[in-house]
Amino acid sequence: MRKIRVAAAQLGPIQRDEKREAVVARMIALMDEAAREGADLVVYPELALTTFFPRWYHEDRAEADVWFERAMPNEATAPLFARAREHGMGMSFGYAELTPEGRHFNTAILVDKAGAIVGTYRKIHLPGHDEFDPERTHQHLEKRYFEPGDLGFPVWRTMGGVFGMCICNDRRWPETYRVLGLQGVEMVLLGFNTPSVNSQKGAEAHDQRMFHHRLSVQAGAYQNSTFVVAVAKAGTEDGHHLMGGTCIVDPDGVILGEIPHEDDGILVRDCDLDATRFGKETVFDFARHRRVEHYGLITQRTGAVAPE
Ligand code: CDV
Repeated sequence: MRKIRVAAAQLGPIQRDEKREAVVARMIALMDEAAREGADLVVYPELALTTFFPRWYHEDRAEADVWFERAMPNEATAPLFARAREHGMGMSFGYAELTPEGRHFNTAILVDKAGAIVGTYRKIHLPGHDEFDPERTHQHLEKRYFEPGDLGFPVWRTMGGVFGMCICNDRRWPETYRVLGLQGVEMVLLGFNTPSVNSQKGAEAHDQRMFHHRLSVQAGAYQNSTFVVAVAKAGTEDGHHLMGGTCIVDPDGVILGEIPHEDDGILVRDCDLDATRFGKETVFDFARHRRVEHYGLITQRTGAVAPE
């Protein structure tokens, strides 16, 4: 038994003018609650420190730099790191990263129980568009403000297990989980901001959005025999609604628990990382059952090409 008690720390909405310090105070309150419940690890959403700014169009790209962090930790987040160290708790959260070379990424970090950043992941599957689109009900300008991640999908051995990260839209792509699975991942940490309306499909039902979310994380967990901790930023930000759906999924693809509301809150579950062994050694024993000689197209071709 290799038990890790994980807290999925959902954030309710963050308004456009809400300061990072106020958000960090909310994150610390959730961390304290997780500590009272004995959590080893707390996981926060994608772009946890600000509103989901890719919905706002800045004609001058540089103006959007106000949403980015030039260092991590920094003045605003130092108290979060300090509190995590005090509790001896690992953590993961997402933020917009501006590197010293001037590159922009949608990033998540993994911090160990001693407060050291042991893992960095930069979002690879960036959804949306890069120019203002008057046809959409709302903008989703991730392709304008970020470049695709350049670090691949690494895993890290820490806190007694093998951990990987991905961010929001990455969860819809089987390649994400499989690349992590091929490195023996036992727990995938995943933050998201998912608008409850599809900007190009009119009123796609909220239930359908939630169905696709659950389908993606449950399939990724089952097919790679890994836990998945999926954490939302939810609720209405400046008139734009983000769905909830924070959940923890086990290596059989079963949802162990889900947060039923759209406010700040935690979901705590004990996860036995040894429970990932059965699937990895039977149905999804990759070494015995995968047939890579037939998978070439996956890396040779990007878009689908149907026969004439
Ligand atoms: N932040 C995201 O990546 N959101 C996407 C939306 C645009 C579909 C998602 O996959 O949830």
